[in-house]
Amino acid sequence: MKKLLAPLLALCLLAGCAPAHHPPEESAAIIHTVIGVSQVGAESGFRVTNTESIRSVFTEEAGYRLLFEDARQKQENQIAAIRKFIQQQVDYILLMPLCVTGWDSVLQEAKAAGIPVILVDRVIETEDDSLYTAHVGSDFRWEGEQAVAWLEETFREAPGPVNILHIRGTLDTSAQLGRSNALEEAVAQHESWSFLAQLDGDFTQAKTYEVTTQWLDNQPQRPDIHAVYCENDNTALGAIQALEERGYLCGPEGIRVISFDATRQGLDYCLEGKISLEVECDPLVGPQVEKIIQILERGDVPDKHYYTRERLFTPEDLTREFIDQRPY
Ligand code: GYE
Repeated sequence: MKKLLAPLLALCLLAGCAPAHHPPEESAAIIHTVIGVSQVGAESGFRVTNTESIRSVFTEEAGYRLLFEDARQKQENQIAAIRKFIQQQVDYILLMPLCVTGWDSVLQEAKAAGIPVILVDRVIETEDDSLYTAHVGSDFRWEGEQAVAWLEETFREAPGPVNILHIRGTLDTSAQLGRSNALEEAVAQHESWSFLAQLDGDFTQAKTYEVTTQWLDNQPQRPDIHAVYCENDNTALGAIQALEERGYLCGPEGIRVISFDATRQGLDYCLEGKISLEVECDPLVGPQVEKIIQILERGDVPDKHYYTRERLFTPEDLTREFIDQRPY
C-alpha cells in the first residue's frame, strides 16, 4: 500500500494541495507503513489486551495504517483476511493464528506477494518456516511444565490418588497443545495421578461453566476432585462458579485450581485463594512486534522467535496494590 500511497501523498504536499480546510501543519500524519492484522477474536481477557497492545503501538500518529480483521474464532475468516491484505498490498501481515495447521497455502500466497508475515501469540505447524518471518509470543509448553512442577510439589506428600479435572482451551491451538501435553505426559508418568475427565472449555467462561456443570451433574457419585487444571483465566472462573454452586471449596483446604494468563481478574481469585497457581501469559507484545518491523524496515534480518518472559503467582506472592498496578 505504501508503494502507492507515499508518492501520491508527497506529490500532493509538494503541489501544496493539502486539503484546503487543513493547513499543511495539521494535515494527517504521513502513513509510511500499512499493516494487516488478523486477530483470532475476543474470547478472553488475554485476547482483548493483546488487541489493545497492537492497536496502541501501530497508530496513525506513529506513521502506521492498521487494517484490523477479527476472525471470530474461524480459520476461514483469517485466510480470507490474509487474501484481502495481499490484494490491498499491505506492507506487513500480523497473524494471531487460531490453530496450528492449514496455513501453508495462504502463507505461500503472501510470500509470493513479497509480504512478510509475523506470527503473534500462537504459532503454526509447517514444514516450511520460511512462510513466516518471525514469531512473538509465549512458550506454552514451558508454561505447562511450570504448572506441572507446582502440582508435583503440592501433591508430593499426598497419601492417595491425585484426581485431576482437566479443562482444555480451544483444541488444536498451540496454547492448548503446549499446556495440555505437559499435563498429559505428567499424568502418564505419575502412577497416583489420573484424569477424572478432560473437558473442552474453548478458553471461555460460558463454555467452561456449561461443560463443567453438565459433567458434575452426570456423575453417578460426587466426584472426589483434588485439582482442576484450567488453560486460561476465563476457564478457571467458569469452573469455579460451577464447582461452588455444587458445594465444592476451591482453595488450599479444598480443590487446587491452576490457571493461565494471570489477568487482573485471575489474580483477584488467586489473592482470595480460590486459584492456587497463576501462570502468567503476557499479551503485551505490541512493542516487540514493532521492533521486528523496524528491523525489517532497515533491511536487517530479525530472529525467528521472540518469547515473552513470564512468571508464576500463588496467593502468597500477591497484594492488592500489586494487582491494581498491573496493566491488564
Ligand atoms: O491463554 C487465552 C486466549 O493464545 C495464549 O488464547 C493465548 C490464549 C490465552 O484465549 O486466554
